[in-house]
Parts: sequence; structure tokens; C-alpha cells
Amino acid sequence: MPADGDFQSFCLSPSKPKFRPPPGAVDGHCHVFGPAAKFPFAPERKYTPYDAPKEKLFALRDFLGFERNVIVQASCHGTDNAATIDALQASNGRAHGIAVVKSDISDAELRNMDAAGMRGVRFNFLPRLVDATDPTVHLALANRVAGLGWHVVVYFEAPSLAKMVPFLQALPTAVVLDHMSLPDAAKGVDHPDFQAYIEVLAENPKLWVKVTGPERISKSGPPYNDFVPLARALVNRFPDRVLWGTDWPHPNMTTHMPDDGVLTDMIPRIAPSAAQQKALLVDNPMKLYWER
Ligand code: 0GY
Repeated sequence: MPADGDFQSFCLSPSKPKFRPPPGAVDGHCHVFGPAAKFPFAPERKYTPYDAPKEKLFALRDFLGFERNVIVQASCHGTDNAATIDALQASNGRAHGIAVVKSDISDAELRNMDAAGMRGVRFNFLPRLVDATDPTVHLALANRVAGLGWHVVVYFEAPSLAKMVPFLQALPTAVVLDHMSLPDAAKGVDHPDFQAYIEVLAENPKLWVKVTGPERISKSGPPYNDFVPLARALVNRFPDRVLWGTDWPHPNMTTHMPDDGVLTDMIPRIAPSAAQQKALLVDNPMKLYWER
């Protein structure tokens, strides 16, 4: 069971968003957890979530008005991707996935994952979620998955930016940064730290960024007003390298559990024009995950 203080589950009755996603819209960052009876959590996990099975994810997708999902393997399932793969296989081609794998995974296993719908690997650098891995190990794996046409998703926190830059530059594939690398929302968009982040993205055209995670990044809480200028700056500057997702079922939330309808209604605040919304929700994820 989850630790005391964690929220018991995702929002069970999200509000119906006023914003209608464009046809073909992708929820580009979400997870499935368990059910634990069928897909046990990893022994090395740092948290234990409540079950968040694929049926609930697909129902949320339909309720919010999305057509597709990108399901990201979360640390609580370690390198056993069975729950994620099970969801991909049940999605009728409407989901692709990002895996977390051991460095000694065989080429045959990688090809099987590709056939199941995986399109990349995730490297997680958050000490609260995983034990550290030598970046050279990640790099060797990235060089292998590049041959499959996969890309790499990297999750790190803003204070690590300078340390991460050489690693990001060395990666051979497109690189997607999770949750805008968790900037300090209190500092704001004009702070040198966020401007440095924008510069790193500007200098490296392989970098993509998920304008996700207001529930994690905002200091002000719902409706996440302090998150908006940060995400909007990235959408304005890099309209063809941004992705959006709910982050359902929102593991490790200790302040509140977000309403996924409220999160969806943030889209027009961070991507005001129809062209930006189509790029963010349809064209960009389709290019990265569905068209290889
Ligand atoms: C997320 C973020 C978190 C968790 C994980 O792999 C994970 O366990 O990604 C987090 O706690 O910030 O992407 O949902």
C-alpha cells in the first residue's frame, strides 16, 4: 500500500473539460500501474502507488477527448515493462510506449518491445525515484536503441541542468525532457535559470520538451497560474518540439490530487492558437511516436 501522506488514488471524478482537443489528439505522458495482483511492483521501487489499470486510462482518454496515449514506464514497475506492454497491446494501435530496460537487454527483447509498440527508453535521474546509473551505461543503450528508430526520454531536475548538458549532447537520438525538467516556478520565466534552459533547447535541435506536470511544478496550486508562463514560453519558442500529457495517475503527489479536466483546460492557456494546439497535441507526438 502507498505510504502515509500519499494521495489514495487518481481523481475519481474529473471535471469535463471545456477545451475540446483537436481530432487525433495525443495524451503524451501517462502511466499504468498494476493491477498489482497481475503486474507486481518492482522490489527496488521507491514508492508504491495504488492500481491505475489500462481500462481506467482508456476511459479517461475518451472522457477528456483524446484519441491516443503515450504510456511511460514508471519507476515503481522497475524494468519489468509487462503492465505497460499489456496496455499497449490492448490499445488497438492507439498507444505507444516508453520503456525502462536493463543495460544488458538483448537485441531480440528490444525488437519484441518495438513490435509491442515501444518507441523509446527513459533515463530517470531523480534520486527520489531511482538509484543512480552511470551515464555511460545510458549512452551505450541509447546507441543501441537508435538503430530501432527509438528516441530517449530523460527525467532530471532543473538544478542538474549544467551537469546534464554534455550527456544530452552526446545522445544520438531525439531526446524528450520530462516535465520541463521541473523548473522552480517561483523564480519565473525571466530568471536566468529558466533562460539557460531555453538556451540549451535552442542550441540543441534534438531536444524536445514535455510541457507537463503543473501539479508538480506549480507553487500556487490549481489552476496553476505560475506554471502557465513557463510552459507558454516553451510552446512559443519551440512549437514543433513540445509535447503535452496529463501525467495520469499522478504518483507521488503530496499536496493535492489534480483534476485531469482542469489539467486539460490548461492547454489553451499554454498554447493559445489552434495551430499551436494542433502541433502540441497531434503533429508533434505523431511525428515522434507514430511516424518513423
Ligand atoms: C511522472 C513523475 C514521477 C514519477 C515517475 O517513474 C516514475 O516513478 O515518473 C514523479 O514522481 O515525479 O512522470 O509521473
